[in-house]
Amino acid sequence: MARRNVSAEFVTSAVGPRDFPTDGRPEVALVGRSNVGKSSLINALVRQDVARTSSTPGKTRQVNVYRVSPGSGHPFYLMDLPGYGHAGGGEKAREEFSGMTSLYFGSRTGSHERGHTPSATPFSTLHGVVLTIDARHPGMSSDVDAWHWLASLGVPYLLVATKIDKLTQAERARLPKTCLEVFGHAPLAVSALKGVGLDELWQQLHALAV
Ligand SMILES: Nc1nc2c(ncn2[C@@H]2O[C@H](COP(=O)(O)OP(=O)(O)OP(=O)(O)O)[C@@H](O)[C@H]2O)c(=O)[nH]1
Ligand SMILES: [Mg+2]
Repeated sequence: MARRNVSAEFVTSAVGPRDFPTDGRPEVALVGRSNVGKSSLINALVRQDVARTSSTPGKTRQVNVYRVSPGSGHPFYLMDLPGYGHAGGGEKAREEFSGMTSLYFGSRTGSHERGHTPSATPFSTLHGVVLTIDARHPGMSSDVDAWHWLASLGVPYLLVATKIDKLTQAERARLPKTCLEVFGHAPLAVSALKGVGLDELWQQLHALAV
């Protein structure tokens, strides 16, 4: 499915479970540290400025919902989750980040119900999760924790390294090996700024969403 035909629209900034989509369409969630470039990646992927980006880390506290239409084929949702790991927002902000993230995953995996271990049911609208890491800092403990947690969810997930335009050639060459050691996976390396890796990311997202 070619990326050139993609369009997207902002749906809502979800502040609670009742704002999450209810029409049963597939959802793919983006998670990662604050400021890693999640919103920039959404804009670059869909070639539109639909997602708000900021130079102030830790701004996104809601789950921003985007409806993506792949040209032909069915629309799906990209769920831009609050970034984790930023200390600057204060204790309250940190609670809000993890609050909305766990509300979202809880509502999609049944883990909010008593006695349930988190795992997506075959009927869940959550089709996949993309973990974004900063290519300059592979192996940060919060990212490794998030990766292991995702593995326990029972939902397909991808590792994406952002901002590779900031790496030297030598650093780029080392990145797969470092990530293999830390995550057991080589990442898909992308740059929203330079448009690197976006077609491949789109193919993988679309494969998750169908
Ligand atoms: N050089 C470079 N900078 C980028 C790239 N992607 C994002 N940035 C910059 O990184 C900063 C954060 O980008 P955002 O897309 O807002 O990051 P985010 O992960 O959505 O941040 P939160 O919403 O706070 O969690 C901005 O200043 C972007 O311009 C990239 O591919 N290359
Ligand atoms: Mg953002």
